[in-house]
Amino acid sequence: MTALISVSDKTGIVDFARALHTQHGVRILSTGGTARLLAEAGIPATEVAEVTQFPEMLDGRVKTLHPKIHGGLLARRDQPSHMEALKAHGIETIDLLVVNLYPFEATVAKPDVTLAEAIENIDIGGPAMVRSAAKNWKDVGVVTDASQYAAVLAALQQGALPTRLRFELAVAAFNRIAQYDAAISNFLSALSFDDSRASDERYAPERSDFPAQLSSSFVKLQDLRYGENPHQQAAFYRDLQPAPGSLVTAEQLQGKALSYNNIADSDAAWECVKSFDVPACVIVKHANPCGVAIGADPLEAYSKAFQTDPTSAFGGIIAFNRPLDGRAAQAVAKQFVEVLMAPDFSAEALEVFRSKANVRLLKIALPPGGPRPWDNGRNAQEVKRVGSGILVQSSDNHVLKASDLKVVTERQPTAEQIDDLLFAWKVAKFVKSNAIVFCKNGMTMGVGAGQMSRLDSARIASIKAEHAKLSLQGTAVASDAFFPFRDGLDVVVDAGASCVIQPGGSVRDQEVIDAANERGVVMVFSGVRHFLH
Ligand code: 93A
Repeated sequence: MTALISVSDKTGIVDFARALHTQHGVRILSTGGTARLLAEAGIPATEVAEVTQFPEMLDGRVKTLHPKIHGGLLARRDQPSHMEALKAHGIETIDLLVVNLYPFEATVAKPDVTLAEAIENIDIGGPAMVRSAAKNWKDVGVVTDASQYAAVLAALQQGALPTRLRFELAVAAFNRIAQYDAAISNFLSALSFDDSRASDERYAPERSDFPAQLSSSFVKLQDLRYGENPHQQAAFYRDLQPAPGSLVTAEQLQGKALSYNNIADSDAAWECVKSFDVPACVIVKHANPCGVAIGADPLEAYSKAFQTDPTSAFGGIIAFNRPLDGRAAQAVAKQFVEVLMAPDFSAEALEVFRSKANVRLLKIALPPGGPRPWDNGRNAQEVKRVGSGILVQSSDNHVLKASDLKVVTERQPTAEQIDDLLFAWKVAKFVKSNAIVFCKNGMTMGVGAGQMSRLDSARIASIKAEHAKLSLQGTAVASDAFFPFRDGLDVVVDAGASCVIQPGGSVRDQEVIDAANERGVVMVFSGVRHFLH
């Protein structure tokens, strides 16, 4: 058996090559840098240049692009004419290809990368060999990532690589090539041409975050039983490189398979709960939070969140940003819950749900470093399908600090009011527009979501508080966008609000400020808007 090893990322390659050679008697062919490393480790390897009888040339741009290599990879072993051709040209078969590519993605991720550097890191020979081997998967195994070494060695231990593994490796190889080519195409498409620069720098990375062409690929996680409605088909895909702490990294510990709506709602709940750095609980129904609260522990946070709107919480998605303990689990188990999410579940919490086999438990690690203002663990860009096109935008990562608040009324906020206003603002960001959110003491008291009129959202929020028998006296209110007229403000003040946060920026700001002064309430401007559709 012959293996060709040519890797840029040399992680684990010495041990892998040693095992191939000593345990399985594999003959190793290799390119310059890889061959040198193997030689230093005392592993015999024949240089590709020796096989091709052609030196590596053009600074390594041409190393393996040779019929002696590609013939050995592409020949069908069951095709007599192929094998005769190999014989006629003195070409030997290659049975295992181990290649990882020039680090193009890592190179262009550097802030000061030049076009010349990026171009030099476009691998040509590597992908060509990977494609040859993957095309000929029935006869050749293709390894494109260090994470596959163990499985290959384990299979060789049993004899040869099984057909199924070779096929899976080939699929992974084509996925890797698609991802690599997408990275090249995205980088180059985003460069802008500047005539005023010196010729070498004309395409310097004065680039937009949004390339002229968008090539992107996703990996299927699972087929779903149906989509938003039972007559729609659906599947769930993840980014090739998911952001740490995002929903796709979840591990399902128990329960029925997640539905399309479960996944959408779980994402809304998880994104909201992980934006808090103190223990918090978020209950979501139909993509909107219907209860959000912070507390000393998960139990307190849940009890407060549930009180906001017990009717809507029925059959909701519940997310915690702290491990779920037995006490909180017992409280949650009293209600009908579809999905329960937390960074971890104690043994007692798991015990509580053991008898409720339908409840889906999702364990997701929080993003390392906690809620990070610059990305909140989200992928940098969001995509929305519109007809035959897509809209792409950077995600809404804005985090408001107390020092950003601009008090616009005669009345100044108290320290508690500032806490409530910031809490309400944080929640409003995750409520569909038009959003009006009443809060007090670290809990939502009334949520008005998804209305075409801000006034109706305000009315609905106070009706909901009434249904939940909560008093809105002395509450803080967040409005995700400015009040176009004073009427919205009057509705929330009539309901009992004593302070209001809104972006400001309306032509009638003064009318609304005057109204706040007249009603004797505090109003602060955030200077930012949080539309969410
Ligand atoms: O410059 S290339 O596009 N031309 C080639 O013929 C070629 N063959 C292998 N790059 C080529 N490779 C790549 O070299 C492999 O994909 C691998 O990433 C790298 C390993 O080089 P070395 O063994 O010299 O470190």
